[in-house]
Amino acid sequence: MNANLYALFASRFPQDRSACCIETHDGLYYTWNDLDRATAKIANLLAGLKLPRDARIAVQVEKSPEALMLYLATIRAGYVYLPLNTAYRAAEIEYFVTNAEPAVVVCSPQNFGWVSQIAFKSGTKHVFTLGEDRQGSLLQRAALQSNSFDTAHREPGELAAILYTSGTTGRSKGAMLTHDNLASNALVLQEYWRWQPGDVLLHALPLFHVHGLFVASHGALLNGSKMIFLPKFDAAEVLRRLPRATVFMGVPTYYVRLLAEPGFGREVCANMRLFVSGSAPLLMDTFNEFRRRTGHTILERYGMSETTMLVSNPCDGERVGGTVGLPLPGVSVRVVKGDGSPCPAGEVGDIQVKGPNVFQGYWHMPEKTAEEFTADGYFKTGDVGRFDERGYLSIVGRSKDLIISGGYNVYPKEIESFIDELDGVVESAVVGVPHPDFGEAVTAVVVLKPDARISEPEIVAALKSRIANFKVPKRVLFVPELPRNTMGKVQKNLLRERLVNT
Ligand code: MCA
Ligand code: AMP
Repeated sequence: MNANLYALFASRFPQDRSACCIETHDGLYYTWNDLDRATAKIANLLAGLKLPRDARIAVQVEKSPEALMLYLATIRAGYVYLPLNTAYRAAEIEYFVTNAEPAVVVCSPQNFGWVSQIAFKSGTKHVFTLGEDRQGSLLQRAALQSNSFDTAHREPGELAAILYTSGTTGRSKGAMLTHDNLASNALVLQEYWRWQPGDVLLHALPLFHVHGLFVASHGALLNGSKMIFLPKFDAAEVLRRLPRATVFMGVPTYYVRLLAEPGFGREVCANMRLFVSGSAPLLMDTFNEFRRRTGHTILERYGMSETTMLVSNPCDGERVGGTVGLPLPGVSVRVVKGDGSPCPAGEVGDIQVKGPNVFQGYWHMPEKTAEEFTADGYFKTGDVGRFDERGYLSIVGRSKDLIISGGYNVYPKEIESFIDELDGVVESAVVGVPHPDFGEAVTAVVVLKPDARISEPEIVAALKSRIANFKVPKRVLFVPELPRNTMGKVQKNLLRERLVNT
């Protein structure tokens, strides 16, 4: 049997291939036939490049149906998809390209100059462009290809994607996900979330992270469901489209912003079946207010790039606010003490997971991979939580130093290293403080040299030119010194407390 994930999707396409598969915000309709032919053409283009079996295809493009097709074509041709956030700047792209050594890079036409320079310098042979309105060399070249393609044969354990994720120390690590990791998770979620005939997904998430690329798209593809594609989340646009949708997925910021829309309520949600939230903690206030305004109970679930989805509130059973639900069928989740022994219900400990969804390790980092697994094969999530008596999991914190802002992960150490390089800075500490829209706001606390003149706007401007904009601190505060414990470690909890109270 061919374990290629694309083969699984293709086996679930609806019988009527002339039905709509993707509808865009500006009124274009793509049928299932279009999806099949376009992915065949792109797969033929990639296959014609005679790439090695595990070739990585790194992609930094704006969201569009063609961007999704490029992902599917990569899988179909048997190569490894490597999505990159469109906010990443040169230093970030250089790191990913150098680390992953992709055979092919696809970027937006307007970024071709700098991206191709980085790519060619690191040994990439092919750089194509793809714009949000179908312009660019990728589709020009693919247009000349045949529109049929025999999906490449892949074993369950062969790589389908690499997702870069922040870690506790050091630079980003590439989480290696196999065809089976992705297929098993998609199949479990289809059943667990009761995808049904007639479902229509309103897709507003970006296509470069697990949530939008896998959880949302895979669900619709596996169910043969139409997707209404928005180029990005925009609360007013979502409101306009909701009456024709049945399923919506988002990070908590989306729900906060929807609730801020005066026209949002039961009427626009009348056709809806399911609202899913994840990637960051959903506040009880949002959960309750959403239920009050719409009559719908948001289903919160918990996932990671390394594991895709591992725990979810049920579709049919009770969805408990403030919890992320129950371990998914076939996934083993445990909460353990420092010595590795299991915590009884109600006690807080480290969350660990094992199952067909768990990744194969970090790309080219065998030592880091070994560190993150226990002797009995559980992956250490770096999240801290507790099970209740009924088996619902609550996440109460993170042992990893990570900020989640609007669903994007920000790794404090990376931001600190950029700030520390600036003239006049002695040292810095970056923390997340509660923020009404983004959940947490990246905040920098900086110690300057006595004669330094650098100001908050100057630090912000310097960072904006170097790193993705969502990582740039919303506030920069100056202090004479950072609070440290007796071991000399910066006391970030103390800083956070002080910042909340200022
Ligand atoms: C944009 N900005 C942000 C963020 N996004 N600041 C902090 N955090 C953010 N997430 C800033 C920009 O830097 C810019 O600032 C200003 O907001 C406007 O930018 P724009 O792009 O127009 O913002 P937006 O369209 O309002 O975007 C906010 C957003 C977006 C819609 C919440 O960030 C988003 O779609 N987030 C979802 C992320 C996601 O998909 N996460 C899933 C990861 P300035 O003007 O100063 O430059 S997958 C995952 O975590 C796991 C596996 C899981 O469980 O799902
Ligand atoms: P990433 O590395 O981008 O895949 O982000 C994964 C991290 O997001 C997890 O380790 C959690 O810390 C966090 N996360 C995802 N879903 C939730 C959720 N529902 N509640 C709290 N944190 C979450």
